[in-house]
Amino acid sequence: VTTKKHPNGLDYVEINTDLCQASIFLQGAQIDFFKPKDKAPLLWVSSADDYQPGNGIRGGIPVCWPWFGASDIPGFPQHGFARTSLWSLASVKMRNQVVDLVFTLAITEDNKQYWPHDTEVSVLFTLGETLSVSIVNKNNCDYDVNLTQALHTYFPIGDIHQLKATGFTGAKYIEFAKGPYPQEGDEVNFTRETDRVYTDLAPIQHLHTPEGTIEVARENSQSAVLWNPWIDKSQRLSRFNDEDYLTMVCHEAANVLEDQVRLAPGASHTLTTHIRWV
Ligand code: TA6
Repeated sequence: VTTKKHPNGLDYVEINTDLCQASIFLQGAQIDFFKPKDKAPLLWVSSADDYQPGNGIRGGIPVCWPWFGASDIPGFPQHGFARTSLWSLASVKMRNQVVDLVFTLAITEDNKQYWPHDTEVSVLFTLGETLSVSIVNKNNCDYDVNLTQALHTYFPIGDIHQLKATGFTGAKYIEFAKGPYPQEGDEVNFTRETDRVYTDLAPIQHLHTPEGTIEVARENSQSAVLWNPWIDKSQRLSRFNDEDYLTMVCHEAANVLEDQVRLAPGASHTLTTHIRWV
């Protein structure tokens, strides 16, 4: 585990073990690369992203916190301020060849405008043959605190026209501010812009790609977002090539809508996503 500096200035942690290779940026506590040994990378990043400080990296796992989507406060950034803030690496532990890292975000003068609450937030990574990422929230206020959040994971799926996403039976979803619609069947295929906020969603889905099947599991989350921008939206996205929609999908472990995090004084909550090649 070594700390390095990207040519464009962002600091990151590089992990290289017998089990995997990975890199995690201190800006946003954002992992942009995870490759299990002898397997393909499990995360996708746009080649259009040049890792400029101040932007979230277009790929990997952006941490959306303490709100998902647009803020109802004008001028507040989409998907919260965590992903463009500088986090600290609080601890690194090696258990045999598995690495545990903890990143923390201090609420300071320059970001408490967005979040004027006495809470603690950290992002935990467990890197081995599989990847687990958690957002841990603790409420130190003497009043209830509510937040929405997501681990906005970008997956490499080879060819969107061949992708089959399964495990959606019984869920309902809102899309383009309409719905909720009942999920028809267990499988989702992609033929147009897809931007679904699922609730009542089972904890495990599978992404069946030409390169193999990715399993995405969630803990303490009943909601997830399934997103592919397709052709038109791709052209409105920053740091995203016109062809990028063909090789990626986002499946985002979330706590949004009725699944938002409600923390009583002193309470904690941990959202976790587990990702692996099956
Ligand atoms: O998670 C889906 C979404 O909310 C889309 O609507 C799109 O805006 C995407 O997130 C990317 O947002 P970003 O702010 O990272 O460009």
